[in-house]
Amino acid sequence: MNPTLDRPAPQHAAPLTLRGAAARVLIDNWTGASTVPSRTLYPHQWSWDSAFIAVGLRHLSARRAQQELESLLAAQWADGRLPHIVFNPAVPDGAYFPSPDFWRSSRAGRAAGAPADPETSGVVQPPVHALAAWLVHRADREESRRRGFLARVRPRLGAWHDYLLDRRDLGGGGLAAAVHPWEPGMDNSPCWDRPLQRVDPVPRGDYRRADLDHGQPADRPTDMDYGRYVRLATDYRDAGYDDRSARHAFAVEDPAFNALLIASERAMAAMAEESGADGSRHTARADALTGRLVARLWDETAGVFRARDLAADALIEENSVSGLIPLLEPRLPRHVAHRLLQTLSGPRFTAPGTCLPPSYDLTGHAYDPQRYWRGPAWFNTAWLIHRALRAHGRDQDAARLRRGFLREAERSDFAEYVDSATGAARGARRFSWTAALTLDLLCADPEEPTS
Ligand code: 9WN
Repeated sequence: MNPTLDRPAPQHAAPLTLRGAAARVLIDNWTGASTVPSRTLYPHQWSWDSAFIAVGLRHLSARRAQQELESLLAAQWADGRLPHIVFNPAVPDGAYFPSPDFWRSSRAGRAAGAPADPETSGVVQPPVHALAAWLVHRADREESRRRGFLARVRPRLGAWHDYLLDRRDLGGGGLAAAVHPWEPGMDNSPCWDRPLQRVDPVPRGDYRRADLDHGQPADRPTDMDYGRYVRLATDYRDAGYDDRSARHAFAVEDPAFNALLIASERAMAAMAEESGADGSRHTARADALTGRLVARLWDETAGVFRARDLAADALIEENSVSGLIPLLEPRLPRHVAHRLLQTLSGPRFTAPGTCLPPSYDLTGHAYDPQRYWRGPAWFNTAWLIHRALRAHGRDQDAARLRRGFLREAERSDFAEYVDSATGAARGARRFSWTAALTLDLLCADPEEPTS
């Protein structure tokens, strides 16, 4: 064990071998200031990855978990946005695409407040950071107080949420919109197929896909989709990453993105109270956001939340795991929570090869058990659903999911995701958030409150 990772295993942490293997992944993927999602496929710092990683790191070293979040927050733009990638200057440009010379954040993003250093992407990812900060604080309150952790991170997290609720309220209904499929973190989801039809793909010859150096083409997005991602990012960059003047050919309100904002606003309230400040502003915001989420994204007939396509001002008729994640909110209207729990345990989300909820409806027309976010199961969404089940008192279901998660994480060598038909490991192995969330399920106090 690395001598800086000094917290002893809690009494209820078992089995040691899985814990040790998960810790080893996080130690090996640590770069000195943060953790890469994968040494091969993703060699920089990613935003929502870092939040999940910090949740696991808190069981090894509260200090390192704080550092993970703070290195990301240090790359925040003056307009409040937290970039989805913080580039490591030591990594060659060709190792990942789009690289810093594509995003050109320090130049193209200067007016929007991008820092001169480090280089970052210009889009964002789901706001799970305040929830992570709260969990990190609670893991070692004394160390957190000694280092002034909450006093440093709370203003930055507040500015991040303000950015989302101000600059990103593109639909005018009080929810945050995503302007690129990379933003909701579930890039290749069938939910985005229709809105992406409006986007002209950049031809394959105009850029080089570094992801195919490490990932299987059958698992990854098609060239057509990738070309559209590149077009959207190019247009946003060329508009100076200015949300008000950019054209936004793609703009959607995603249920998981907004549900994580709600969970993070509740965490902001708790961190304010913990710091002797008034948290009621955040509680009021979380309550208001919950009302808007239900009003704008709940689909009563489908029994699931759906993304809203802002150009068409209509819900997108696809069922994805994203639409189940609002279950995280304990104050959902009772009938909505009830329907969601039914959908979760019904045929659309009960996969034959894995006990983790699949990323997309198993009965959906676009279901593919292997391809990125079009059917396989991810460990971070499973962790969120585990938390959601606990928030709704479904302790037995949560315990079953926990057992399956740990079994599959071990069997797959901490895979990025698994095939939902066969359970086979897919994507990168020794993936950081899989290891981190394994640690969390092994080591977190089973009584830790979910809100
Ligand atoms: C683009 C790093 C990220 C995750 C995303 C996942 C994948 C990147 C890619 O990897 O996205 O951001 O190149 O496909 O979809 O959720 O944060 O692990």
